[in-house]
Amino acid sequence: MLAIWVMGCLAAREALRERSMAVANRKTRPAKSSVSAKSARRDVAAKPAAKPADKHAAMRAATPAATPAAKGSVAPVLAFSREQELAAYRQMLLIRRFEEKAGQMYGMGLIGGFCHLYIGQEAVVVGMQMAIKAGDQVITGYRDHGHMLAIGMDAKGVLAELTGRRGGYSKGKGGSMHMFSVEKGFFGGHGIVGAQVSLGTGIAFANRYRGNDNVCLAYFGDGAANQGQVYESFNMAELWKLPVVYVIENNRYAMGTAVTRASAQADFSKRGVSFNIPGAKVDGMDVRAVMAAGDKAVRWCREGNGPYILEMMTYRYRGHSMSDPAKYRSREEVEKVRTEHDPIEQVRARLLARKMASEDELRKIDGDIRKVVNEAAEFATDNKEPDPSELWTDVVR
Ligand SMILES: Cc1ncc(C[n+]2csc(CCOP(=O)(O)OP(=O)(O)O)c2C)c(N)n1
Ligand SMILES: [Mg+2]
Repeated sequence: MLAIWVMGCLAAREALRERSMAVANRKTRPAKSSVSAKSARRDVAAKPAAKPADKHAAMRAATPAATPAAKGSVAPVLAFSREQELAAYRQMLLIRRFEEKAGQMYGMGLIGGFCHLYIGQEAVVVGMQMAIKAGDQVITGYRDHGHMLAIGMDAKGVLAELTGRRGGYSKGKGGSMHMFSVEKGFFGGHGIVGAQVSLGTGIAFANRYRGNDNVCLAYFGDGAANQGQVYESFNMAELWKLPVVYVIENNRYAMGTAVTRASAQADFSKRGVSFNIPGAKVDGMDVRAVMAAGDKAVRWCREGNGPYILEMMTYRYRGHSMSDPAKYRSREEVEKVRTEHDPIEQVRARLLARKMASEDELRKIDGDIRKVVNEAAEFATDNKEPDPSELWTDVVR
């Protein structure tokens, strides 16, 4: 009972906080980008540090990107094979369609509580997933549906958790922010901003302690990157050479606050400098750049060199959560990213331009994915709610 009451209070406090942030931001002008498009330099490819002296060369060369696209990117972009392009296209489209469906179902009142959509950021998880192997682990915050789908968790189980049904990954008792799969190596789903960074560092510690070669990917946002526990984790991770890639998803806003209003150092790839952790800034809208950077970082960790930081320059198209009207940015800003940098459209255009796939083939993929998502939605609607007696199970006392 007490646990439920505490959770209720936390949720109410967060909702209040969200509302007051939205109001506060309505009163302020949207902050300007810290670097003009003109001054953003083309950066050189980052080299994995062989000698400590070279370790931060790539970071020194990097400047914050004026847009989430390639301007501040230091990670090389490798050409994908037809199979890789198609696999990336399929996975990103699955996440996009799933999130659109979740948005619709939320609007229909089928999903309650908090729901943070990942639309626009798909290339980050899909590219990183292409860089890891079975046994590696993933942990993230509350914007977690894409991470679960990318790691291979079932769309039905994820959507049924969102609608609070017994077939959901947490038996309908966790909701959007609290899902796990030991089988797939997914460790949540955390509503406390920054908590996943320390927990992910702990998972990496367990890998080292057990002597396996697994690597943990700990995802967190630009807002979470200003949390104190992040730096305690960085210190321990480098000190003990823990195999963890810190993937900072810089989508330019933390709730309604622009990065430049909240961060004294807005180049997050440099956040590891004082801990000797190498870092790279990556075009998080280009799945090829993400995979190339991910591959380098994961290899660095697997070889026992300690942690690595990847700053993914990305963008969320929807509000912070379903209750956010996103008044702190202009419609034009969102539209510009959508039309010029959309991660899925980029792959689609390449596939067609290089004649790697025909319109018909892509239409078939789109149809297959719609079917998967529609079936998941049906399951999440028809599946039963948990029995009231379930209130007393799975509770840590
Ligand atoms: C410890 C803690 N502080 C504050 C909050 C409220 N809160 C929820 S999300 C959020 C913003 C985080 O933004 P960011 O890390 O950039 O992630 P994004 O939502 O952009 O993916 C805040 C402040 C919280 N959930 N936990
Ligand atoms: Mg953010």
